[in-house]
Amino acid sequence: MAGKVVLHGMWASPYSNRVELALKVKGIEYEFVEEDLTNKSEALLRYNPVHKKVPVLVHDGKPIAESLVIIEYIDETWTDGPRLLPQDPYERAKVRFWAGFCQQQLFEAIITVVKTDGEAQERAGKEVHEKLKVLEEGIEGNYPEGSLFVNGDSVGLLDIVVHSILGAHKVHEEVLGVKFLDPEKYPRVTSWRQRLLMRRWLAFFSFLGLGLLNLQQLNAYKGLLDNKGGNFVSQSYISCLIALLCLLNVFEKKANAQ
Ligand SMILES: N[C@@H](CCC(=O)N[C@@H](CS)C(=O)NCC(=O)O)C(=O)O
Repeated sequence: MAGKVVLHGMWASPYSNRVELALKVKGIEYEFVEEDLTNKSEALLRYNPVHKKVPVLVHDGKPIAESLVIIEYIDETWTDGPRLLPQDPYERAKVRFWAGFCQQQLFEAIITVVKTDGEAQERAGKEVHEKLKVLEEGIEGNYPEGSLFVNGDSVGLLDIVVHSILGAHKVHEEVLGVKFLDPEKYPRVTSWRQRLLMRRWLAFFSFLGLGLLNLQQLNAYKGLLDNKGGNFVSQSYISCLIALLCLLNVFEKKANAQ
């Protein structure tokens, strides 16, 4: 399926990153229009008059809004690349269910931790753990060991959503001093995330996520940090991470070559 593809997004938006990831995994060429969310373009307001948010994908002049809707559109329109949703209707329903759970429950709880302080933050932190426990049990019940990802051996919609939500967990842990992803408590979620990191585009977006994206987020957190005297993710930490991700890429390429 050809046609002009334009993505209105914002480099630090996890929703926008999510759609970019889907486009990369599918191998679709696209033009990226960086939006200034403090001064939205006339095009963005026209394309997404209901929510006025990024991302918006414009395919041959037709706008599609909402990240999960866009990813499904991409999958149904470009059918020759790797599929992002399973063919089987029941498996597809499960992916939609868990993607919705991660988006509405887990992500919301994480955002509350980031936005709040004191007791409210503590409560939200507990909620994140409750949601991670549900996800852990969900993976155990629905996706037994054996395949690399929940979508078989290729990266799919649920992997992309989980990655966009948990990709920044290291920074959240550093900045907020809260540990979410404990491999002893959530072995399946942790190893799933590790496997996702081995994939080239996911590693790339982690680099964005953990490096650049979160430098910006860190600026946003700065007030929080100043108030709390919390620790800052140092430049060396980010450099090490970039080096590690590059190494992961080399390993992935080697594994693919064998
Ligand atoms: N449910 C939407 C959420 C998109 C969203 O919240 N986008 C944010 C950027 S991360 C935005 O455009 N915010 C601008 C605003 O709220 O005015 C999706 O999945 O695409």
